[in-house]
Amino acid sequence: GLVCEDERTSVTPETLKRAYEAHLYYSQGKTSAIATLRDHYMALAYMVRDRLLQRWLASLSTYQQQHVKVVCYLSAEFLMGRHLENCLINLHLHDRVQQVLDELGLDFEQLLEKEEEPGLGNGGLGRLAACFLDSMATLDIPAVGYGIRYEFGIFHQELHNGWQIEIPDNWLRFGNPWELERREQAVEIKLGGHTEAYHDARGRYCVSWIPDRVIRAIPYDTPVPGYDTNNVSMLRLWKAEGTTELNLEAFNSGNYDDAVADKMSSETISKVLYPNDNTPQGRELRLEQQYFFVSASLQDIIRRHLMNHGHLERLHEAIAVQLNDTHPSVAVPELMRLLIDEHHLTWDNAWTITQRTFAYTNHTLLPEALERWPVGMFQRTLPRLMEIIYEINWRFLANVRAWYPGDDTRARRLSLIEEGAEPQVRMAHLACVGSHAINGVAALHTQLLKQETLRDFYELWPEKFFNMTNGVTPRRWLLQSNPRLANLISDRIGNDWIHDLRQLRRLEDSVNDREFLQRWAEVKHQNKVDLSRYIYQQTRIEVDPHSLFDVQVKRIHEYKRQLLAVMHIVTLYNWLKHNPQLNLVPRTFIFAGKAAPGYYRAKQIVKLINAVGSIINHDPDVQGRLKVVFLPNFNVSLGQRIYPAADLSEQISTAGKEASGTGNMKFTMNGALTIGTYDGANIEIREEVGPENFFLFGLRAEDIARRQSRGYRPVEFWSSNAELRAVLDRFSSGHFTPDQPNLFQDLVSDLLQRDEYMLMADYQSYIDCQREAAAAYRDSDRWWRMSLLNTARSGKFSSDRTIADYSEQIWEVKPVPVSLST
Ligand code: DL6
Repeated sequence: GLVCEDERTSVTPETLKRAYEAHLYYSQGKTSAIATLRDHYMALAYMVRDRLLQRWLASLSTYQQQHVKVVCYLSAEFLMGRHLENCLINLHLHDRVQQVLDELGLDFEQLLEKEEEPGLGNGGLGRLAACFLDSMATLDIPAVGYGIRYEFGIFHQELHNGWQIEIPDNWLRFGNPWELERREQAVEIKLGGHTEAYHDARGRYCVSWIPDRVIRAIPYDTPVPGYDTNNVSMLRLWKAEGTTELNLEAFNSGNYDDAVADKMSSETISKVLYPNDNTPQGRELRLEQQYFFVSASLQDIIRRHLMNHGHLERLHEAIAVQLNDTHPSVAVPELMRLLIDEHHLTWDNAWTITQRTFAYTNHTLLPEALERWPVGMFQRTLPRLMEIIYEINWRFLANVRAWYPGDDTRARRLSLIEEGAEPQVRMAHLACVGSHAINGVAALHTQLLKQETLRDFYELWPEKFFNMTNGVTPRRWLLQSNPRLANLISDRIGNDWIHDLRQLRRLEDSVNDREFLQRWAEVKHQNKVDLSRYIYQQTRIEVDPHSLFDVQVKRIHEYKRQLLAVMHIVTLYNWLKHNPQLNLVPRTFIFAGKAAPGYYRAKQIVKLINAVGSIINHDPDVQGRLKVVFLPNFNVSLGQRIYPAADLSEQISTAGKEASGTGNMKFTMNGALTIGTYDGANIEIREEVGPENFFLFGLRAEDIARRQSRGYRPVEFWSSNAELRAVLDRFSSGHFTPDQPNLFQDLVSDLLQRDEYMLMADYQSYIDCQREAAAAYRDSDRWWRMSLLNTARSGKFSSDRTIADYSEQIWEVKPVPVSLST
């Protein structure tokens, strides 16, 4: 059986201590006299991993024995955050291990900080995948996350003179104790070359793909434990390797470079994560990455399925494959290829299985963010897949023409291929045609998909469309990151909320309990004190924890409008310069976020924030009432410090541009109030917490569309609004960059002439709303009641709810409890 209570599974304090010491000695090869902090961290990680393995193996064998349906979540990004503390929490070992370390004289916090964060994602999309793995494991949904084991994750951000500098993220440098290499399960991936048709022995027409390169994909598995359950899910990431280790001929003739050239060039495929959020980079290497992990994952799925079932006829009954955006959408023609070319199914059979297997999540409405690949490049890289795409398209358009006779423009709009000087493959169309379900990630987003971005597909197949509002895991984003608040909540309502977040509603009974509200406020204050200390360590800026912490942390992007937040700061600054006696609510503005390295305007905004800070933070007229801080290198770990300490959450994207947002949910859960536009999941947050507990401003998506169609003239706002003029003057006059007075002139002229994201139109509404937020903060009784109600009503935004919805409506999978004593 699976029960083996021993040195590697037992969790008594004595065994934990012995196991830890054994790993230090036998895995790290150190005595405690010479061990470094990293050695201690590694020993601890191995000790925890041992305890995960038993559950993991039990989960795998349970699924295999019971022939359960498994969810395969295909994603180019998994932004997991650090593992150690999360595993300890999910296994209920946190306090016990902390105590063991205390007794050994080791600093627990310091060891946790030794873990390199696996930053294998850009932002919301990758972090959502990580929250989903946590929720699937917690809900006992059998699941595998498939992705790429990038050797370099998202770059480290440093600031030099206020400008972003990118440093490579060599996260595997010291080894990764959480993964297991599974060399025996490697698969081969074809690239390039050409195809040849032939007739097989039974006279059937067949195609074979003769590649000019073959790459090997090696799987690395990381266990992902659920909270308070034996179930452990798996994250399987693929590393690329050459198939020829060494070209002997070249080696023997002394050409050492040539001898290893194949190995080196093959490995570039999993070398680095493209650091773009919401903007695809149409590079050949990126297409190769996508195909690489998709083909490896599908081959893996098929191999396992054949082992269990012996045939592929009902593959879709055993697995559900979710496509996280279009990055893995080559899966549609690749599964067709595998079923037809390698496993000899008929086209019709293969197509039925393919459509029933896949479901597609769209994460963006920005037209420039929709992936398109030049047909020429596709043909060169994946010749057999291009043929299959043409065939899918030919059959699809024949149907379209039958359904809409004579409507050629519609057929052209729906086609998988966009015609033009350089024809392109539309990956979103491929995903829609090849899937049985298509979903948006918040109510407004889904509505806009149906009305605009995917309208023709919605008219064809309304029954394929679903809304799945995003969520975040309350384990990492409340229990782990905000232990003070978690304890206060559990003191009051018990701890069922950890796996049933709607239970937080019971906090509403305490909304008039003054003593409780005081404790609530005190928790926030302590969290702000902690963050202030961290800010000082990182930036040497002193901030007042009694001031209102006004926070905007997310990728830097024009549509997210960090610039609008700066315009508000400069407005307050101008008021103070005009009247230094003004009675203003003191505020600390905290920004963090990375800009894509090639996105100049975003980098210029980072510089602007820092420039504004460098002047305002030292201006004697301000008297410390305003502070502007940019914390470098925003990542999951930094988020865990920031969300618990925020008073006000800035969610100020141009309406209709932010698909959902998930940071907005983390703030709400942690008792911050939101100032936000009518966009993405903000709308649903406001609906849940009540309009009286949310600061709403700005134009709505339909207003924006109407104004833009009528011809938008931002300069009119400049003419009619003196305060707005004064703000823009500060930028263009070089007030914040005296040594480079022209630095922001282009930014200002863009606002006056184009203003694509309508900052000018929303400026006054934002300023007025900020005034209301300040007034609410002054009335502290009211503020803390609102804060409590935000947390109490955040239950909908647990990713457990999202995963339960996907499981029921799209995947048709059921929980499978795992027992350790079968
Ligand atoms: O769905 C997760 C996340 C949303 O919360 C954000 O609103 C959205 O911007 C983000 N989308 C992307 C799209 N990237 N691509 N491709 O990151 O998804």
